[in-house]
Amino acid sequence: MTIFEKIIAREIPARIVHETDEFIAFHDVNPQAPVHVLIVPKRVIPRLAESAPSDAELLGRMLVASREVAQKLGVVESGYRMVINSGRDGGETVPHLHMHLLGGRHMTWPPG
Ligand code: IU
Repeated sequence: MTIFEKIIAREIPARIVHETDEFIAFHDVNPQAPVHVLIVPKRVIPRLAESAPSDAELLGRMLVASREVAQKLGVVESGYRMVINSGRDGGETVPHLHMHLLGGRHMTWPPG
């Protein structure tokens, strides 16, 4: 069981900002920007590279719902960045697919 499943099960605390029956959004414990929230599907997909065509609607709904999370956090107007790290070179450290929503500062490119 990953740390995210424990957060979903309320076995460990997190600063939750949004929750539906399909996903949960909470503040990252090690924020890389003034706003750094993780949006996590409750159903475990280990990484984006292991997603299936049957996951398309869930992932699409999560992306669209991220706008609502950004609105709650006050970064819709200023802008924000969505990131999905997949696998080792992608920098994924928790093997449970999740989207990072980063905002509150100007993002640079290329990412590190
Ligand atoms: P990554 O894309 O797998 O690298 O992102 C994992 C994130 O999960 C990372 O930003 C961590 O700071 C974050 N995180 C967390 O919010 N709470 C935790 O208990 C753990 C990791 I472990």
